[in-house]
Amino acid sequence: MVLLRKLPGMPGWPTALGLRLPQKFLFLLFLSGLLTLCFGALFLLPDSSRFKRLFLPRRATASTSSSSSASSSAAAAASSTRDTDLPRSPPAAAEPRHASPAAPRRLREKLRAAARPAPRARQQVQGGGGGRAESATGAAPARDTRTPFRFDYERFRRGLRHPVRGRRPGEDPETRARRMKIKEMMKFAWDNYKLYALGKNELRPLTKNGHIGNMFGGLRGATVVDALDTLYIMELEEEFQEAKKWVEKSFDLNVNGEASLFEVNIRYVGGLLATYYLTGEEVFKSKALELGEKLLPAFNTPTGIPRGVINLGSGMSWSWGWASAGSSILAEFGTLHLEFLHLSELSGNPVFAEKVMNIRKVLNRVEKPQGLYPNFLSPVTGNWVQHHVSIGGLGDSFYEYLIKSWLMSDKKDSEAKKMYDDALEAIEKHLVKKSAGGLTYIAEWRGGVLDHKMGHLACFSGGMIALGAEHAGEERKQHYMDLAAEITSTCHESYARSDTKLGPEAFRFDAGTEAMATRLSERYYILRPEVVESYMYMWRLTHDPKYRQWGWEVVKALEKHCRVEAGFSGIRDVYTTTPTHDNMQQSFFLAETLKYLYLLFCEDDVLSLDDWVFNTEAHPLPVNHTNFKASVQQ
Ligand code: DMJ
Repeated sequence: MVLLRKLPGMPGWPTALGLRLPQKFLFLLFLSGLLTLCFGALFLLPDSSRFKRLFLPRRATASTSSSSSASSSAAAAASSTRDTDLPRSPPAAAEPRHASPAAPRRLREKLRAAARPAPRARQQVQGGGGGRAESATGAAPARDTRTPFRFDYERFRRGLRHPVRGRRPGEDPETRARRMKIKEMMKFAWDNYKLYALGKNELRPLTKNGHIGNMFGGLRGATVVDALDTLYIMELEEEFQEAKKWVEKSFDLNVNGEASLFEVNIRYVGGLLATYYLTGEEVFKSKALELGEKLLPAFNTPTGIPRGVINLGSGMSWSWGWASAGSSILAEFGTLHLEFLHLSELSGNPVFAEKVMNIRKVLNRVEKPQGLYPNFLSPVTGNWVQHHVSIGGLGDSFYEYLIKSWLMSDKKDSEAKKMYDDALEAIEKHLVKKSAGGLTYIAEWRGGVLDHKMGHLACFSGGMIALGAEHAGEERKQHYMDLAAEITSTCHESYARSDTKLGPEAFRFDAGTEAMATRLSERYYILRPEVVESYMYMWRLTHDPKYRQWGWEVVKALEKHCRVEAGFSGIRDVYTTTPTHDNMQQSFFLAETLKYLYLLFCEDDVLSLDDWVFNTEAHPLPVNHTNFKASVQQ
């Protein structure tokens, strides 16, 4: 307008139209309104529209399309919103709720709709890996909601290479007896939970009551869902039916509380998915999908990196109060991939796969200090918040899910494999150390300074490195198998050097100490699985009998120090033969510790590694051998 009025020989429009001052004012008002509307409408055009690409830079487009978060740009977010602009403690609204009140109504509706899962898609979704996720992560597919989607379970079962519970060939009586002992422990743990705490999250075995806690946002029955597949695999049929009945009749998903996205995903979604794949019972699938949809709003951040806490009722999400500068945790947002690909596989809805493939994009884009992945990332800017690196707590299962994503894709997801290979190389270069006494361990890294400590959680890495070594190429394979064996042996030392023969929460390699806790606060054992998890993988991959021997030592120690009248309990100090109990039977004891111990004394075809990958809570999810594509029922 201003420009037109000043052009020589060209009167301004209002003047040319012969308008008076108030009319001019009204005319200008109308015109500017029209322009604003036109500009707003650009946001409603599909991303592929030429007009949109012409008028809006790519970044601005991405930052408003929160649902197709595959396209949301961390860089765009960085330029538009500062980390400190968002609330860090509850209740921080999910991003669509932050849309400016001045935004056009349709735009706000679009953002709100984006927060909801997309309708069931007709197209076939290939869950399980990067290559296969392509269809789920590309441009919005043409949808036909007239045809209901049905996952072809029978076809999936036909694709398995081994019966899920094995073929039961002859075996030596000692192995069988040990396996039966572990089965008895599982029955004991379940029976007491059922008797004193059914429907609560965990059993308190000393006080003989239930514990609910605040990790699962009002969801109940964590032990039931975590135990389902273990009961099934151990052929505890009656107990499995009891657990199934509880899920059918009492498992209520309409809750309204603050949940850990990570914990709900690995325990509940993972447990339900695994049990569906093992049994084909629809109830587990439908509960998994319903719960999965409740987790989606956590991803509505400028980068698509989910926040750690979500209210399962309102969908509002926020970062943990303790997480530095409102950051999200690597081991939390990096441990969704396996489950979310299966949610897309089973629902035919690509939205779940899109969410996790976007996480990978953000991680690939951000610069890694020395090739390492720090544990804290801003969901607003997509940048690291602190340079603390650990293969134990806060980092652990992110690495696990990279190699397992590749395995679950039947070795097609080469992007995940490369990320894993590069990360492991950096870890080995900067964090792997040998103690004076010859023990190999993985230290933690704080901005370049090493903390010579290994958490119990980090002991899963022996198994992970062995699993990856199988596929590392001839010259690296033996090297990684040796590294895996050394780390597993160090973790075994942390058990062997204690009075109870159970390992502490963390052990150190400094001030003359090797593989022992030096702080009072690190001497406890809460029935954690990571060490026996590594024994199980090492046994399957080497058949060295020492791993079964070490596993049996753990069984004896559990019986001696953790078994109480009404279940199993953690202990407060592994360095005394008369430890006090913490009065908690963790649900992961049934999901993981007892399952891995049992598998250690099974033949290799029980939950064969050819067919299954275990999520980080030991729930088996199937490898996609044949692109077991979802079928469409006409
Ligand atoms: C489990 O819930 C999972 O293994 C998780 O990855 C971290 N550790 C606990 C058990 O120690």
